[in-house]
Amino acid sequence: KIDIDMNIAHEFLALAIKKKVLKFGEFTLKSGRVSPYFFNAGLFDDGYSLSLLGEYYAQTIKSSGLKFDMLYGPAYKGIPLATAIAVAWYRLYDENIPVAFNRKEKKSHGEGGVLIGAPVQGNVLIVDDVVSAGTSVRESIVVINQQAAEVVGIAVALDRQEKGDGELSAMQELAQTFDLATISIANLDSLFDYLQGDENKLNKVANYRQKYGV
Ligand code: OMP
Repeated sequence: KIDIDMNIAHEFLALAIKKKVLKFGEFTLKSGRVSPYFFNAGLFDDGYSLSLLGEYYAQTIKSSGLKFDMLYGPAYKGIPLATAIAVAWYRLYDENIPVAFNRKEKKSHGEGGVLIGAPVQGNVLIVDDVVSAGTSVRESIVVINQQAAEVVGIAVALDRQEKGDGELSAMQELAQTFDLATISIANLDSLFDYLQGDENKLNKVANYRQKYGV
C-alpha cells in the first residue's frame, strides 16, 4: 500500500471543489449505488487546473517510488491526464516519459488500430480519474497485455475505497489480482479528513462509507 500525502491530497481536493469536479448531493453511480458525492474529472477543463493536476499526480507517483517506462491513459478521461502528467514530469524531474492512449472505436483506415502515441511496451503505469468497482482499469489491462508490455501500476486522482463483492476495495483487489502498485492522490479517507468541521457533508459521507466503504 502506498500512503497518501495529506498536503497534496488537501490541495487537490480544494482544487476539485473549486472547479466543481467534486460535488456533493445525490448521485447514482455506474454500480447503482447512490452516493452523496461525485467526482467528474472532465471539469478539470483549463490550463490552470490541468497543470496543477498534472503536478499533483507527478508528485504522488514520484514519491511512491514506482519504476515504470511509460504512461497509458485510457480514453476518454485518461487522455488529458496522461498528457498533463508527462508534461509536469518533464518540468519537475527533467525526465522524458512516453505517453500512449487508446481510441474507443477501432479505426480501419489511415494508421489503423486502437492505440495512439508511443509504442506500448515495457512497464506501463495506467493513469485514470477515479476507481469505484475497477471495471475500466480491468479493460485497460486487457488491451495492454496484448502488447509486449506489463502493467506495473495504476494511478488515479480519487480512490473511492468501495467494497466490491468481498471485503477488499476495488483498488486492493486490482493490486492483489494483477500484482500491481495502486497509487491515488486522494481517497475516501482523505476526503473525510478534509471535510472535518462541515458536519452536514461529513455525516452523509460517513453514512455512505459505513455502507459501502472498506
Ligand atoms: P469503475 O469502472 O467502476 O471503477 O468506475 C469508474 C467510472 O465510474 C468512471 O470512469 C466514471 O464513469 C464513473 N464515476 C465517476 O466518474 N465519478 C465518481 O465519483 C463515481 C463514478 C461511478 O459511477 O462509480
